[in-house]
Amino acid sequence: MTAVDERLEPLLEIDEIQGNILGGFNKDHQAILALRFAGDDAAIGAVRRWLLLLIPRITWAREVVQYKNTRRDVIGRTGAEPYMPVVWKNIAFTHRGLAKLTPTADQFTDVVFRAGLDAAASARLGDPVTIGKRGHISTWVVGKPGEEPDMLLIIAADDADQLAVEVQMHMASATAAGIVCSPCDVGHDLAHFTVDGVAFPRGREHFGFKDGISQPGIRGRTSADADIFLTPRIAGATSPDPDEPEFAQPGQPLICAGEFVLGYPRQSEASPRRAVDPMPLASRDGASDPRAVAPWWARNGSFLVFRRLAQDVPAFNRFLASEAGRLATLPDFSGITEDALGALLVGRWRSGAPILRTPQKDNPDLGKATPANNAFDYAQAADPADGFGSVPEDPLALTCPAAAHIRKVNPRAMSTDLGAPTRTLTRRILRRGIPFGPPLPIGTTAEEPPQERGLLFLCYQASIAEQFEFLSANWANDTAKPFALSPPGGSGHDMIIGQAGDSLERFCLIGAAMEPVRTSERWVTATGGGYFFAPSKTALTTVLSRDS
Ligand code: N7H
Repeated sequence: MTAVDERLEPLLEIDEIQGNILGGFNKDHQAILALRFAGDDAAIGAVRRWLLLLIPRITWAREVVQYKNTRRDVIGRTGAEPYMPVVWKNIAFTHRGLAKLTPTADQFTDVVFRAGLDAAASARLGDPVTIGKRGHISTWVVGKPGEEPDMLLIIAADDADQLAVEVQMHMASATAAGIVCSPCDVGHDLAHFTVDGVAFPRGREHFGFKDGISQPGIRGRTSADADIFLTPRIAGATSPDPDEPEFAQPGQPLICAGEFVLGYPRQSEASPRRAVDPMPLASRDGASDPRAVAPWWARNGSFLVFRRLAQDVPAFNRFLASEAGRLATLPDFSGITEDALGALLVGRWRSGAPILRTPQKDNPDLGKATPANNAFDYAQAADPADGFGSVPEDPLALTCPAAAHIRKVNPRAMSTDLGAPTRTLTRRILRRGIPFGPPLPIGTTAEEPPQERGLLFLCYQASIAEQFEFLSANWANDTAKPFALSPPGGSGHDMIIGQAGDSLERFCLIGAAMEPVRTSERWVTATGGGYFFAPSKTALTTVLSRDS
């Protein structure tokens, strides 16, 4: 057994941490129930009793990790995808909800979490600011002022019917405990829908792009053994240079667990292979500690963002069609297709193939191939020897636009407005979203009557302000960031999620010619959400479900 750096690779308490945080449920069907507790003491007593019954049904990281290991083993042995149906549940509370359950919720000092996803936060995220405008918080389906949830219940399953039964059961038991349930949102892998007689491709979101490819690698072990890591590691993925990040696999840098779960060492911003102290938590015996940012029981918990994002698929496709038509008349873009323009806006082709590895046309084999489909960064050329050729460098964003969605929210090894690339490691998030609503045929430009569809976006992190809000407000919405080499007018908005308040005007520069493409439509609109905290087993059993 080799020696292990306990600070960099701590033993993760996987019986304490909720399973969707570290493992990721990643199920075909997932329901999100937003719940509100009535305020008085008698009602909170009923909520606590209801919680006591719910806690044994919560899925912890150990179960998810073991399930994934088994599944990987079976695939390795048989080459076939095993059917191992389960139903998994996780919960999270807003600060409002926690404060109803314990006075120690007051020890959370983070003002962004305490205020929650209110009108000010929505405005910071670039949502419309005029009351009544589509996307304004007053129009939301979940979380509008006066209807903010106290708690989120996430139920994930392999089988849609089983999920429906569980949702009914939990809504009935919550209602019986005096808890108010918002209409439940249920997301599905779009492969469960038939479009024009064929199944929609698996793992895609509504614009037709493959999602769920790039996630940060999380440092830490799941066993006392020195080399049983949470994130499986491919030998040879890492350069021996200690100033470079270590990679679990190509394109997946390892980041300290404290960036995602409270109580563990955080990532050094100075050195990719160093950990710094965890966020200080209050002591359990109540001794005062002015540095503490959260109660003692926040250990093994994580902050969760929920954004219910509606997608206007026909409008997105109409833009691709009309703008590709215009561009095709320019010498630098002759022959450009709608698909190619979409790939420039996202940074990947619809198949998932990164444009940096295949700039001229889609390569569905590359889109499917893990980890080759994530083996690239923009700063330096590489030859991952994975059968898909070498990867060019693109420091000037001539191939992958600086404002392409995946480059905006993860500039990888590029320096940014923050400074050295290591600083990007502290801005990563664990995405756990799923699409909702029926898909349209890929490329469709009209729909009658229009139906609602989109993404139930979820992400976990140690700081909502420094991670999710930072990525959205400081990078996706800001035309001049994070690309340090942007021209004076900026490289543009993230055209997928970038927003500018009431203004619908957005642009981004594409190609070596840095041609601006512009829209005055919003393709992704917030229709709900909230900021939550997903507590540990100890927090739930010894604090939140007990009388204070
Ligand atoms: Fe994004 N899309 O279809 O265009 N996203 N996203 N996202 N997103 C990613 O790499 C999409 C949203 C991130 O490490 C892919 O897994 C859509 C929000 C991050 O290279 C695709 C919506 C935020 C990554 C999409 C949406 C992010 C990422 C490529 C809304 C946070 C990883 C697949 C409806 C602020 C980047 C993949 C990396 C990838 C799309 C929302 C963040 C296809 C349609 C709100 C960090």
